[in-house]
Amino acid sequence: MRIDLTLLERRLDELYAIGAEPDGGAYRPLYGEAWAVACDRVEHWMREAELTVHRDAVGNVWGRLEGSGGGKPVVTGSHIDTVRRGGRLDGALGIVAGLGAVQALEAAYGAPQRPLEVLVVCEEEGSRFNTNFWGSRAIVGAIQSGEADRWRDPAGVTLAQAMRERGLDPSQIPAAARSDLDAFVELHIEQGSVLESAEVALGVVTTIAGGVHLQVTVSGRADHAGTTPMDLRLDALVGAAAMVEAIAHCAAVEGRPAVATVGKLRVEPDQINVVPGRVVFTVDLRHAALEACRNLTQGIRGICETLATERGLGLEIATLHERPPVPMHADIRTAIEAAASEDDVTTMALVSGAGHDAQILASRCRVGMLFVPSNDGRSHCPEEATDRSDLELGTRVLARTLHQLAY
Ligand code: HGY
Ligand code: MN
Ligand code: MN
Repeated sequence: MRIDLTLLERRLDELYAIGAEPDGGAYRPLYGEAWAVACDRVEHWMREAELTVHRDAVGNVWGRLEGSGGGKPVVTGSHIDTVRRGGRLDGALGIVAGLGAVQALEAAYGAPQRPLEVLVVCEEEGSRFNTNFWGSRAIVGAIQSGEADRWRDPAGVTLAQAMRERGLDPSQIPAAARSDLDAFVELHIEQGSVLESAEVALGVVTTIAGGVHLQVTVSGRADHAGTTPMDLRLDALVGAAAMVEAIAHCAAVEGRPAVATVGKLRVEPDQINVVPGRVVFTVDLRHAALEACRNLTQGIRGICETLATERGLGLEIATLHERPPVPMHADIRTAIEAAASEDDVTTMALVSGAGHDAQILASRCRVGMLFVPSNDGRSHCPEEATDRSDLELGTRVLARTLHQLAY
């Protein structure tokens, strides 16, 4: 079986050019122009590979290779959207390697027993709307009624309007649900430095860490910057800054693998000569153990409340979502290990600190993930990179895993 690494790299480069940003990286927000061009490009590759292509009600793209024996499909793929100034591999690798693996399998062994499907998940990152896993949640039927009308992007466009602009009908979202999937296997970059530090080329994910997203609103009083004495201010930004520092401290004290990140912060009225009256910021916190995740959340809520009370500031903390840790299925881990041993590849079991579509699809089918190393542990930035030899090896072991499951 031959993995066409030149084709794989060319496709990665083509996708990376779609949504390229002037100061590096790519940005393909859900239902945006770059997102649409990228989905069309992958559909074109799928049709070139003579897969049957289907687009579901939320814009996920499915490429299917029929199996001689029918049955539930084995699926591989990943997400097409990116973070702002995203890297070349996050999501894209899983799509391109999944398609390349299916093509390599068909060339070497002909039609599989079970159908094989390559999945382009429409959205995973939560870059445009304050919700994420839109594509995989639609597949498992977990999008709440009316939810598309509730989420707005920074320009005030609802997710439902964005769908309509792409010719999708929000009332049809339930039609995207699938209950016929046997397994989902995703190749992804590790996005950290565990594999690189251990000098191991392939990771087999044991658990995807749990995570909580909070939105914190700190309310003070807007005042004139020139006439309001320091001791009479209710400065929302100074209060928020103390909270940001305390949140990072909470996670540091908890110790690895606990992490907490304030990635977005908005100041109002955001004017050089006005004391900030209100600040809204987000918290992304993660831990591999559910109890620890909940304790960390409670600790962060408590320190923000204490700091707000001490400073006479208002405080509101909304939970945007809470996702428990999700274990990978033993069958799929075994299939990945067996596939790796066919090539005498040394593997390493590890927890994924990053979230992935597999953690959502796990409610509907057996799931598993393979990781390849990230150079310098970097991701979610233009510096994201993985050695060619690791890309080839990851794709090869992915193909052999699909062979284990579908042939
Ligand atoms: O945030 C994450 O862990 C993933 O990259 N969406
Ligand atoms: Mn990501
Ligand atoms: Mn990803």
